Amino acid sequence: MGQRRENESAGYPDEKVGELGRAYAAALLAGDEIAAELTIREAMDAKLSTAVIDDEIIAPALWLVGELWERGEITVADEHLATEISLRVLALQREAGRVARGRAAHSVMLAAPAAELHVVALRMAGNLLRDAGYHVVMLGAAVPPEALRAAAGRHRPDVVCLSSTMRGGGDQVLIAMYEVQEEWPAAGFVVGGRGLTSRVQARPGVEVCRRVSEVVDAVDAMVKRAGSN
Ligand code: B12
Repeated sequence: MGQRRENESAGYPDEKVGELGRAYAAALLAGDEIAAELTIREAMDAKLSTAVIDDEIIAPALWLVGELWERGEITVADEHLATEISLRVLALQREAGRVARGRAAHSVMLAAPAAELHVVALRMAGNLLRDAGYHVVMLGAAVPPEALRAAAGRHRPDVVCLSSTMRGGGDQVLIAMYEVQEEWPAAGFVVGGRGLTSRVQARPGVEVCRRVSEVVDAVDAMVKRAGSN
């Protein structure tokens, strides 16, 4: 892809952009819509901006398609297919932007309950939610129930995420949920951590996650459910 301009955008490694560009061009030439979509999803996950994806990945791949067509190495049908795939990918980009903008109207509060100092998973969950577009209020470690209650009243989160690691932490989670509900009944809960026991059960308004990677889907479902009530 000789026509690919150097990536001038600070912070994006040229190597990664080049690799995705080659994968996208290969997908277009193979007429493989799924591979093309997966490549663009990977670019979005790598936080490449829409402008960089358009200028550095999609456009150069189409330039290459055009060159091959001019040289008679691919047919006009191949060229049309590559264009159709790229138009679908643009729709995917628009949809991802729409979903992220929709999430920005919702806030998620995260905390580890009283005496719980383990917060790595909580921070991971916060990062994932922030990256997905949610407004994140991170309270961090060892938040006493009354402080959590006051924070819920002040920030009025759509969802509260709680993490519990220590043995016996499940009870602290139940107390924390009770306090929040007393103050701000509209909140849903997404909870996780190895300290949870069977006393903390999933039910309407409460999601229990085993892995941090489930958090965005769980919060999305909670927000959607609240919206449809
Ligand atoms: C780092 C660490 C610490 C650090 C924490 C620093 C910090 N800022 O977080 C420090 C040094 C402070 C610490 C202290 C203690 N620790 Co410690 N610690 C650990 C260690 C090594 C790693 C924990 C971790 O970060 N894991 C990585 C995260 C990503 O994984 P995770 O928490 O398991 O979360 C996964 C899921 O549960 C889920 N998840 C968890 N929360 C949530 C929340 C949501 C919303 C979602 C969606 C998902 C989710 O997602 C993750 C996977 O995707 C563990 C070892 C272990 N086996 O976990 C011990 C461990 C948890 N600690 C332990 C102990 C005993 C202690 C201390 C009592 C030690 C002491 N004598 O002082 C104190 C107690 C502190 C307290 N009161 O909380 C024990 C707990 C035993 C138990 N079940 O009760 C462990 C298991 C070590 C051991 N094998 O004995 N610890």
